[in-house]
This record gives sequence, structure tokens and C-alpha cells, in this order.
Amino acid sequence: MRSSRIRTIRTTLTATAALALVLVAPLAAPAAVPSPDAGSAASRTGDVEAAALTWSDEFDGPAGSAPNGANWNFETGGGGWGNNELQTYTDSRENSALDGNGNLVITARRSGSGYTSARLTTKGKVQPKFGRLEARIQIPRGQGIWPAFWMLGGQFPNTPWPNAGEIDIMENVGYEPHLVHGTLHGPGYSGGNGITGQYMHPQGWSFADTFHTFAIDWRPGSITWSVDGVAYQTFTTANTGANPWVFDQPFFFILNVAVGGNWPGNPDGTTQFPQSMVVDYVRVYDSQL
Ligand SMILES: [Ca+2]
Repeated sequence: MRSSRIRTIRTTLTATAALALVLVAPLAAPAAVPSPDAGSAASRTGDVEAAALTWSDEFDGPAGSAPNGANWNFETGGGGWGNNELQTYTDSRENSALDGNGNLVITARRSGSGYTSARLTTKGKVQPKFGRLEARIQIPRGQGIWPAFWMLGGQFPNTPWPNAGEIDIMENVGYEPHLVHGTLHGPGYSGGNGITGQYMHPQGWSFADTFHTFAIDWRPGSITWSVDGVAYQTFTTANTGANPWVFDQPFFFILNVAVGGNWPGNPDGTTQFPQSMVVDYVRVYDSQL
């Protein structure tokens, strides 16, 4: 989702999404090392303790079962997704399944000369507006691996990208194991001109080494990104300037692992498959649904 991440969604949509090339926001200095204890961000972030859980998927269920169809759709197919990505997304349990330990696992696999993976969305099913939105995720690793936890405006595709808006809560590309990116795309600020910033692991370690909680605190005219309770950037209507702020409306979630493409580059001899993104939960607090 960098450069112009124009995704063509096979079934219905002409879509997109993007991550931008330009790093606009300077990073906040790495803050105090977050507590390593397990548990939700609520245990670490004061303002969440009083927050009411609006919705969540905890991914409880038998090993090998499908993610809850009441919450999740599959977007399938290949063709590069507008970004020269290499994977073909499937609805197979080989690429997305519960692990029986309370996690959703999205797995990118080598398949012949190509790759398979999965991309799940909550479009039409779970479309929050405002609040605290977070997921606890252990991301995959390796050159050419591109995991993402992100959102598109609920009006998409009737309202085309980028006018419908895109909120990238977390993206990582394998050649930067210690960085995650948070980005907004909208009319006048999309693709390589998205409003974006990044967060470095406090110790400079790989985010793939363990679980981390990636969140936004989303209010009218303002979105703040955090990792493990450490806020690292806030974008507001001041950042979009004369261009419209298109984020005061419902958005749906997307979880996917892409392989290859313009931003991450392609896998090489160092990349090991399969690679899995393990999602403990997606939670929404104090939101409108
Ligand atoms: Ca869980």
C-alpha cells in the first residue's frame, strides 16, 4: 500500500488503497518501554479502562475452523491487486483459519511458481465509526512479506477510492522489520501523497518477534495511532488542509498478508514460507455501529 496502491477487487470493486511514499510526520521519540505483560491495551492505557467494548472478535473456536462469517468476508483472486503483488487470495483454510488457541491465522504459502494468502474484510458486517479500534497481532516476517490491518470507508466502492477514504492502522514490509506505518488516504492525498508516519520498535527489534497491539483512537476530525499503548502520531483536519477530511463516517476492517509488490519488493532466497499473521483479537470500544 505504498506508491499507488490501487487494488482491483475482482468481484465487485475497483479499489485501492494505498500507502504513501512520503513520510510526512516525524516520529515521536520512542517512549517508555511498554509493559511486556499480556492482556489488552486496556491494562496499559488509562483512557481505555473506562471504555465500553462495542464489538470484538476474539477468534475463539476449534482449530482449523473458518473465521466467523457473521463478521468476515473473503476477497479472493490474484492479478496483482493494482500493485504488482504476487499472491492469489483464497478462502481456503490453508490460508485463513482459527488455531484453536484463540487466534485467527492468515498464512501466505508458496504454491507452485506463485503464492496464496488471504484477505478478510468486515464490509457490510462490522463498520464502526469513531472510538478506539485495536488488534493484537504477531506479524509475519521476511523480504517481500507485507501484512496489514487497515480500513476503507463504508461507502466504498459506490464512492470510489480515494474519496471513500482509507485508514491504514498498521502496515509493515519485510525489509523494515522494526518499523510499522500508519497512513490516511483521501481525495487529494492518496497513493504516494498519503498522510503517513511510522513507528520504530522501542528496542529496534522485529515486530514479528511477538504480539503487539496496534490501535487508533478516532474522533471527529482527529485520529491518533498507537502501538502497545504508545501514541506515535495524530492527524487532524489540519493535515488534510484544503482537501476534505473523509473520516467522519463508518469504515470497515481489512486484514491481509500480501506477498511482493511495488512497496515491499518480491520475496528472495532469504524469505521463508509459509509466513503467518496471527491475530489474537480485533476490538472496538466506545464506537458507533
Ligand atoms: Ca483471542
